[in-house]
Formats: sequence, C-alpha cells, structure tokens
Amino acid sequence: MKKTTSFVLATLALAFAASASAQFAKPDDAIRYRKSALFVMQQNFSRVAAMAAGKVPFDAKVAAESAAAAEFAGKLPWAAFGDGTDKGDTRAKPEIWKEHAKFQEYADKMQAEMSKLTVAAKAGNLDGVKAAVGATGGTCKGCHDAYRKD
Ligand code: ASC
Repeated sequence: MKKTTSFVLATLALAFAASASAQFAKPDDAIRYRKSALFVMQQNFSRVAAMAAGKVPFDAKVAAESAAAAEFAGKLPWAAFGDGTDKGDTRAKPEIWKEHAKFQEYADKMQAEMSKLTVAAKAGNLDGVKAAVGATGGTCKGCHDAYRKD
C-alpha cells in the first residue's frame, strides 16, 4: 500500500514536472516568461509599497487591485525554472537547479506573504498593508540574496 502510494505520487510529480516545462517551446521562452511574470508582480507590488511608505496617498481600491494582480503574477514564474533553463539571458544562480526544493520554499514563502497583502489591502487596512509589504519585501530580498546574481 505504502509502495503503491509512493509510486502514484512519484508518477504525479513527474507528470506535473513534464507539463510544467512542456508549456515552453524553448528555454528562452521560459526565461522570458518568468522574467515577465516577476516584472508584472514587482510593478504591482511596488505600487502598493509606495502607498505603504507614504510616497503616494493610500488608495484602497488601487491597492487591492494591485495586490491581487501581484499575488496572481507571483504564482506564475516557478513553473518556468525547469531543466535546461539555467543558461541564457538570466541572473538566476545555478544553485536553483541544484537545490530546487529549497528554492521552491522561498517561492512559497513569498506567495504566502503576498496573499496576506491582498487580504489587508482588500480590507482597506493601511497598518496591515504596511506590515504585509514589509514581510513580502523581505521574502523578495531573501530570495534575491540567495539565488540572484547582481
Ligand atoms: C521591490 C522589488 C524588490 C523588493 C525588495 C524588497 O519592490 O523590486 O526586489 O521590493 O527590494 O526589499
């Protein structure tokens, strides 16, 4: 039973990995896709971060829409770090492909914090937005420090 479960899980994992990488015709497409998604995420996050920092007035509607867009865009890049996408127009460090599970933990942590930002923004809670922007930004920085060449 245990063996069967492991086999099923392993098969599902392989199927998922295959479908995740199969959506890109070539490695350059995967690199462009993940950079585009991260750019859209960053642009939307920054709009909310500017409000949290008091650089622009807090607009709850814009903050909620931007946070939701950042949250959605933040789900996309990770399927585009498949095998063979470590070389090209990218600052991604080779460690990503050596310790993929650890890299994925950083990605998951960012998404968890980003979800809290959407919740706070939807509630129109500026203090909550400030806290969530800080926590989310920390996860961006942590992953960049570990996995991005500067
Ligand atoms: C941003 C951005 C990042 C993070 C990071 C937070 O807006 O582009 O990489 O926030 O600077 O420390």
